[in-house]
Amino acid sequence: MRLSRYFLPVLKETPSEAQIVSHRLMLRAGMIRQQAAGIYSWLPLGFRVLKRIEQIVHEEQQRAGHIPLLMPTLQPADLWRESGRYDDYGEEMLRITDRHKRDMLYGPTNEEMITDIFRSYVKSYKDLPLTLYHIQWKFRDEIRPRFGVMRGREFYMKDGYNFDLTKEDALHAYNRHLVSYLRTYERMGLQAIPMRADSGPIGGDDTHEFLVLADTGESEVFYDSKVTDIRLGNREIDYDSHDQCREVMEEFTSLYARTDETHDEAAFDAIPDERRRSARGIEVGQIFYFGTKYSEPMGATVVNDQGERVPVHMGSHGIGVSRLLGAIIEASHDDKGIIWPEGVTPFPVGIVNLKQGDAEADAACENLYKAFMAKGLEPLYDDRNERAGGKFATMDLIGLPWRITVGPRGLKNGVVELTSRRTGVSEELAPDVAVERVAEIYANL
Ligand code: 5CA
Repeated sequence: MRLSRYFLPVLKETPSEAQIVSHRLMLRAGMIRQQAAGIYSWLPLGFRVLKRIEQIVHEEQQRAGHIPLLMPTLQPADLWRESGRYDDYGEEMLRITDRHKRDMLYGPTNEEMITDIFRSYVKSYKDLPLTLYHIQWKFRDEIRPRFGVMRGREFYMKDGYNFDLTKEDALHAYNRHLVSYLRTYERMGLQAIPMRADSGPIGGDDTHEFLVLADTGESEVFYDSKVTDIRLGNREIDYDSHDQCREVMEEFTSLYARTDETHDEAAFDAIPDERRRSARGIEVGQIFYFGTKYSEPMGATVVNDQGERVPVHMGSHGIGVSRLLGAIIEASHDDKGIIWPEGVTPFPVGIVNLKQGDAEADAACENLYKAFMAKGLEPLYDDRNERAGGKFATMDLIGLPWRITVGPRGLKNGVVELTSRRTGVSEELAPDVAVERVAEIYANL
């Protein structure tokens, strides 16, 4: 993408309405625009990151054997009357009446609808286990939408639902989701710690939230600092293996880590002093096991191998896809702007031409551009007629992890400059070596 032809409305001024750094930076970097309280347009740069995050979520869900589908944003109220949640959900639910005076709602979550799909088609235990998920816009009429995409009213969520014959199988689905979520967040350059939480309006007893530690987080959390040393890394996990998934779940959840809703002072005090932490965190996901809470009232049953009709055991599992942009920025920025982890960056590399119009510099940039495209990496090329300082400031603000600077002086010596946004360290390299270096980094992700 050539910046001269792109739509990147960066702001010079710091917007006064934004209270936290991720919101400020998303507005300044021209990623989002507020259209109403808690409702945003995703401008091209923000949209690219949203799609990168969505892609990682899809890949990791499907790696775990979960099947994508797409349900609508608008739902008939009658489904929610069946589960009893139409009245329970309260003012957070946006209720709509259509021209035929039918009650509708903008879905805050999809337990009822997925249960309806399941009961319409699946009749036998032989079709289990089954996990269906989608990534779709949700609406919750939050009383205090704030912090940009962090607490929106309209927000993008991955929600998945498992259907199993027994509680044991459903707990495997729970553990499998926990493992797949850990991998998902690590690919985004994030550490998200599973913490025992409260299930709220979704219901059930077993639930973990995934928290990214950040001072601006809305949740109060308590944990043993040893949990922050655990990483999933590149372990090979067999998602069908109950034992393997349970072992990972136990490894990540045995140490004390809880949100304030389930905090237990006595257990917390038992942690050695030097490891006892209380902090704030951003909730980027939550998994639930709730047994037959929806399948029973809604008649989602299968015939088991004894010929008996039994309600299926279910859980639901959510990732805050749009909130993740805020969480990643909170965890990865400096005073100049965003620092995208390679896994989610809107463009893998930026090219800055220090002397636009200089035949040699222009040609070198065009060659770099083509070389990156040939490797499947689309650069953002700042080909505007601007001062170098302004170009650097824009690149730093939008946070591409790698920048190649091209100028007549370097070209005389046959080199360009490759700079890491994270460390600020620059290296002079021949252009083809710089391309190889960057390509290698992305190939190894
Ligand atoms: N049905 C279940 C699991 S699919 C569910 O809705 N879970 S949830 O309520 O915990 O939401 C899942 C994730 O969506 C949360 O962990 C959070 O990351 C994100 N989320 C929830 N509310 C908002 C909001 N108002 N703005 C942005 N993201 C949100």
